[in-house]
Amino acid sequence: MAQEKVAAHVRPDASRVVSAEFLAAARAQVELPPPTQIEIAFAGRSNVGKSSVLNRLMNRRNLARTSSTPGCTRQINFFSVRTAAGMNLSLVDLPGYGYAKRSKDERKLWAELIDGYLLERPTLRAVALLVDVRRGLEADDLGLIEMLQSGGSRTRPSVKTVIVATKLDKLRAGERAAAIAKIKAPGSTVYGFSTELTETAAALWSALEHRAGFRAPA
Ligand SMILES: Nc1nc2c(ncn2[C@@H]2O[C@H](COP(=O)(O)OP(=O)(O)O)[C@@H](O)[C@H]2O)c(=O)[nH]1
Ligand SMILES: [Mg+2]
Repeated sequence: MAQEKVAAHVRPDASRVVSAEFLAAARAQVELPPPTQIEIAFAGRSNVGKSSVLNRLMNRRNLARTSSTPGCTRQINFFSVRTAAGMNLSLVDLPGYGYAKRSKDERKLWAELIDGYLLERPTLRAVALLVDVRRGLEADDLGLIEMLQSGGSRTRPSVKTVIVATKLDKLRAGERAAAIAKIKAPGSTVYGFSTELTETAAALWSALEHRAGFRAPA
């Protein structure tokens, strides 16, 4: 599996997160913190495992709260992390989309906030788009990829997309590689992830650092 090949080149010590802290929450554009360091945003449907991935990457049990209640994160949360190599960046937890119970007005406000952030944020370099490995890419996900790829900006470098196929442990070991290979998005690499498979975090972190411009390709 390609992912194992990447993992073999990872120097876990340099990437290791030595500190992570909650930086800010924004429910509206005006509440976004000043764009002072490189950002990697995490997007995907509610309940896909965003908070779990963030906690794992930050080596923290519950800094980004996890919940089995879909849609309970209705704000953009910013976390500031520092790695052993001295790299500072922000990981950004976007509210989950596809939450049907929201009112029309609420959905409109949400879309304005998220689209505005993704298309205009000068420090945004990479987006990790999470999809459940058992469901693959759905209409909302494809819409987001298309928006990111068409939303060119003269004021910042292009935003790279990494697809994260989550909850890999829900499939039998022998089914995982084929399920990941089935998830195809133009211009994006797919990484399998599970909170139960610790080696998947190092490979994902390495890929994100590379896409965000911090690391040479492995
Ligand atoms: N089995 C398994 N469950 C997971 C995994 N990642 C997340 N979950 C569970 O899925 C639910 C939603 O996770 P959460 O991180 O809150 O998703 P979010 O809504 O996208 O932030 C929680 O009950 C998690 O414990 C995983 O890799 N494996
Ligand atoms: Mg969450």
